[in-house]
Amino acid sequence: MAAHRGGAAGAAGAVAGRPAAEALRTGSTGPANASTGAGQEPESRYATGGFRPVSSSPSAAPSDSVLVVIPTYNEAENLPRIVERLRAAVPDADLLVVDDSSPDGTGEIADKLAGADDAVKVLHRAGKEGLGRAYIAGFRWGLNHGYDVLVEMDADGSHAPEQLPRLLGAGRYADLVIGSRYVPGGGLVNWPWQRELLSKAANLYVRMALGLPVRDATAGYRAYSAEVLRELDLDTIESHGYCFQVDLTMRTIDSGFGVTEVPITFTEREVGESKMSGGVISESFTKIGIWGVRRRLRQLGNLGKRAVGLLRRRSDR
Ligand SMILES: Nc1nc2c(ncn2[C@@H]2O[C@H](COP(=O)(O)OP(=O)(O)O)[C@@H](O)[C@H]2O)c(=O)[nH]1
Ligand SMILES: [Mg+2]
Repeated sequence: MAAHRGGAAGAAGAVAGRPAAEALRTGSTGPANASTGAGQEPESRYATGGFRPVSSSPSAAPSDSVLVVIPTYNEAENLPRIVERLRAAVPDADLLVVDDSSPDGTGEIADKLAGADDAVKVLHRAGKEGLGRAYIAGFRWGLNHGYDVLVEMDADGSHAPEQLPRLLGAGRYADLVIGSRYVPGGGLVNWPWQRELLSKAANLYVRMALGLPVRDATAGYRAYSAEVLRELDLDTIESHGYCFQVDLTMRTIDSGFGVTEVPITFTEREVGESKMSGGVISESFTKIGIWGVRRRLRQLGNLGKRAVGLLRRRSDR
């Protein structure tokens, strides 16, 4: 993946000898809706400048090292299956299981898988601290070990490893690729209507409160370039649950990085239980509301500053 920021910072984006692509900067140009089939260029409604593919290869640049971070809590039955599917679908990627001392023995299963395959790594954490904390620990590990691309993927089979090449391919054009359920071509399989309603309402709330130009800001299937995660101050991220995804999307966009969405099919887990809870929902609701107020105040402040600057320039003439 390459950094696609405008301005001076964009120059830092050349990865592994490839020139940084210029465009795909998220801006005010409309809703995020880049529908990308495998090997196709993302149709970019983000593009604000020249659009220059950096490679004609349909997949991620071969020189990019990819780490797939898989957080687990009580996924004993699902973990071996997802690891097998991922190793078959993207053999070059390493994967890091981040287990929060699952009582069902998922951590031990992860250790066994790691013992049999060098590409599988395990991070054991002392107790359940939520999805956000697990990802941050995984990202830190990945950055410290020099990976170029860090992928978020659930352990329960909802995020099909077979669709990962499509996300990685779109990484040639953006610094954050979101596997989106709500762009054309994306979809849901077997999700209870209550969850679908909650997810769509959450995304509407995010768009209204934060004005993010993204259809699926709560999506948990994503690929980040290491540049983005190095730049975002991971220490200051407080979100524990699912608003972690919104938090990171907002920070990525606000830092001027390029974001794109590619369609994925999200399939409800067949085995094990969801960890979604009332606490997770209320954390998201409250935090997103607070961020929304702060953003609006900041925008008002910026408008005020611009108006004062304009008046000063006029009076100087
Ligand atoms: N390490 C860790 N993983 C978690 C935690 N909560 C959820 N997960 C994992 O995050 C992924 C998504 O969680 P899931 O319960 O399926 O959420 P849902 O798909 O929104 O219902 C799964 O792989 C879970 O095992 C946590 O507190 N710690
Ligand atoms: Mg799930």
